[in-house]
Amino acid sequence: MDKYIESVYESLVQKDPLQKTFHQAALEVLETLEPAIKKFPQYKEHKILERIVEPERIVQFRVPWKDRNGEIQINRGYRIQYNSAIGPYKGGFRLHPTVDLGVMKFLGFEQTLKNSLTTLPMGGAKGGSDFDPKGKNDSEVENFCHSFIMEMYRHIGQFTDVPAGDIGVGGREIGYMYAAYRKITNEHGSCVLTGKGWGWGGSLIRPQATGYGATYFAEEMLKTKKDAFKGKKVAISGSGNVAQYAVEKCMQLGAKAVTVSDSDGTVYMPDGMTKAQWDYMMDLKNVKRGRISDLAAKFKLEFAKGGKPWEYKVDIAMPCATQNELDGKDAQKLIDGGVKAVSEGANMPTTPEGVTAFQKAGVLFAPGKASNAGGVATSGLEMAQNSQRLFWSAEEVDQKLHGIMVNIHQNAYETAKLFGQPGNYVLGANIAGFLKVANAMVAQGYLA
Ligand code: NDP
Ligand code: 2IT
Repeated sequence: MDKYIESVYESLVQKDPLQKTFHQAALEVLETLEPAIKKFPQYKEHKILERIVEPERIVQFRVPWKDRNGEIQINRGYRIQYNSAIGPYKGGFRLHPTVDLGVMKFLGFEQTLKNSLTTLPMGGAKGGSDFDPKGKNDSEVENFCHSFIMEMYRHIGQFTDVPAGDIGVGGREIGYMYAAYRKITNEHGSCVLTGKGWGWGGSLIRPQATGYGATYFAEEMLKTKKDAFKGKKVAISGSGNVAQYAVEKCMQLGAKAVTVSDSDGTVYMPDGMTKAQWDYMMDLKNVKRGRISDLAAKFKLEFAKGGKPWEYKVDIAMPCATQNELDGKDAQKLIDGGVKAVSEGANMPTTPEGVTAFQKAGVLFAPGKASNAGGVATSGLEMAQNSQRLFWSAEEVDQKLHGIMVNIHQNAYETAKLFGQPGNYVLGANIAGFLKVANAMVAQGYLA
């Protein structure tokens, strides 16, 4: 690695030695930026690398709430406002027990480059809490969301910072948070959160957008090899928002979604998920909030307890659950099974060893910041509709989403070629996302 880039990386590790997931995300980006730093010396002169790895602002706070027994519980809340050079801070809230400062920083850093790739004017942020929604009833989740927004409201706003969902935050949670925001501020600040419901400021297709977008991106990669989804077997991990709509789009494109999973294990469907099974999963996960093993039990399907979706012979893999869920060994199994393309629906689901294995084997590999950008891009379209006080049809939003994904693919593909590594979507996406943010920071001077 270039000495300058290495020194930036070493310094961030030294400052926060425990933030391992953040180190991983930062290194994955920094090591691919070398050709851009060499070509454009102004970035080094303006200390852009030192600046982009450091968040503009970190907010951490106490979230007290009462459980069903009236007992007081305390969680930690966060908002990392990473970079606002190209637009207001934008990015989701995650509610999961593994949330800590390092995880929030990794996600905020990724979000900054991802949002730049969408072509829309959005800076990068992430937030959330170590609150675990599993096993909590609706009232407990509602109490938590109200308490969370009681502090968060002062840090967000349509021109400041616009949060949305992520793991553990979907339509239900955004509804509770939006109510708290309205009551505290006495404003229908409809641009302040995205992922709202239809009829109160939400955009059609926002729920579908991340899963659809990751599938559109995979379709574009396949096209470069004159290939298509029809008849392909696809391994999908997770069974939450992103996975659900990746499955649906695969079915629409004539492919077979052969797995879904959750943290308990994997359901295998050799002939592909059927519409009846998908409908059952949607109710199970979004209404009953049950476990994916119920799907296997109901339809007499194979359930691998503790197993991952990467055990099976497939053409395409779409990791849509969480970070580091697909490691070097998993990648090797997929390669041995003949996998042709990997499109990340989750953020950083593939470990560095996994990424290297795919790239060495010539597998088309799309990094999450490019392939899962359809979610935040459609959040941007929700903001545009809110600002206009208008609503667009599902067809119109889907068409715009599709156009954005085609554009991100083209940009990552062309940038990789331009910087001497054709086919390297990781390098292409990192450099393309970086250049826009870096140029904005140079133009705005040292304060940016
Ligand atoms: P959901 O909460 O809807 O679903 C998450 C799914 O992943 C569940 O099936 C969950 O299983 C599984 N999962 C979560 N954590 C773990 C873990 N530690 N080990 C194994 N399985 C796990 O979240 P989303 O679908 O919204 O998010 C999935 C991924 O996509 C995340 O990486 C997120 O950052 C990313 N993403 C989301 C976007 C969005 O618009 N929602 C946009 C772009 C990226 P279980 O229920 O057992 O925990
Ligand atoms: O990781 C992501 O891009 C998201 N969770 C979506 C963020 C958003 O603001 O829609």
